[in-house]
Amino acid sequence: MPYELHYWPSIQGRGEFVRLALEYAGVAYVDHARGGEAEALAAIERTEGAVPMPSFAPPVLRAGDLWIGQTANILLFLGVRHGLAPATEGGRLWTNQLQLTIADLVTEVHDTHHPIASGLYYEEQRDEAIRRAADFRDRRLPKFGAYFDRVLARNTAGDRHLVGADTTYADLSLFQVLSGLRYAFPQAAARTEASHPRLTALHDRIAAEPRIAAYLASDRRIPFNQDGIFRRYPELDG
Ligand SMILES: N[C@@H](CCC(=O)N[C@@H](CS)C(=O)NCC(=O)O)C(=O)O
Repeated sequence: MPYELHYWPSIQGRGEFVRLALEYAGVAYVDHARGGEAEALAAIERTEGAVPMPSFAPPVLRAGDLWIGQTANILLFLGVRHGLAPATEGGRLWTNQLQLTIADLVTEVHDTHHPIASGLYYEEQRDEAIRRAADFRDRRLPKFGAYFDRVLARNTAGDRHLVGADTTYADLSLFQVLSGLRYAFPQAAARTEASHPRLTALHDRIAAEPRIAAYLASDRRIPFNQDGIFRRYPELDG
C-alpha cells in the first residue's frame, strides 16, 4: 500500500518537507491534497479523529497501520526506511536534531507575519509583524544562517552536505527553507547567502538533483503564495 500524505490543498507549508523527501527517494505516495479541497479536508479530518493515533495538525503520513504526525517525526521514519539519513544511531539523531532546528526556524518565519495569533488576519497584526520581521531579519536569520553554515563547514565528510557524504532529508529541508526565504525575504535572504556561500551551494545542488528538478518543474509543486508559511510582504523585508 503506498504512503498517504495528508496536508492542506493550496499551500506548500510543512507538507513540502515530506513531499521533497518522498520525491527525492522516488517513493510512490498518494497526496490527498491533489484530490481537490473536499478530499484534502476530509483526509485531514480523519487524521485528527477517526484513527487510533490522532494527530494535532497536518502533515500526517499514513504508512499502513501507522499514522505519523509531526514533520520531523515523519522524516525520521522516512529517513531510516529510504536511505535519507545515516544508519547509525548517532547519525540518525544528528539528522533529527538538524530537522528540529529547521522546524524552529520555520516557526519563526511563520511568526513574522502572524506574531500575535494564527487566527487573526495579517492586516490585523501588521504593525507587530513589521517589528517582529525586523528582529527576524537583523538577529534571528543571521544566527540561523551562521549556524547551518557552521554545520556544513564542520562536516568531516565535506561541506556539500549537512550530515556525512550523502544527501539526507535535512539537506532537502534546508533547501526548502532557503527557497522560501528567497521568496519571502529576497533582500534579507540575499544578505544571508552572500555571507554564507555554502548555503547557496547546498540550495543549488539540491535544486539540480534530477528527481528534485523534475518535481520542481512539475505541477505537483504548488507555487509559493500568500497563504503559506513563506509569504512576500515587501514591508517585512529590507
Ligand atoms: N510541529 C508540527 C506543526 C504542525 C502545524 O503547525 N501544521 C499547520 C500547517 S503547516 C497546521 O495546520 N496547524 C493547525 C493548528 O496548529 O491548529 C509539525 O512540524 O508538523
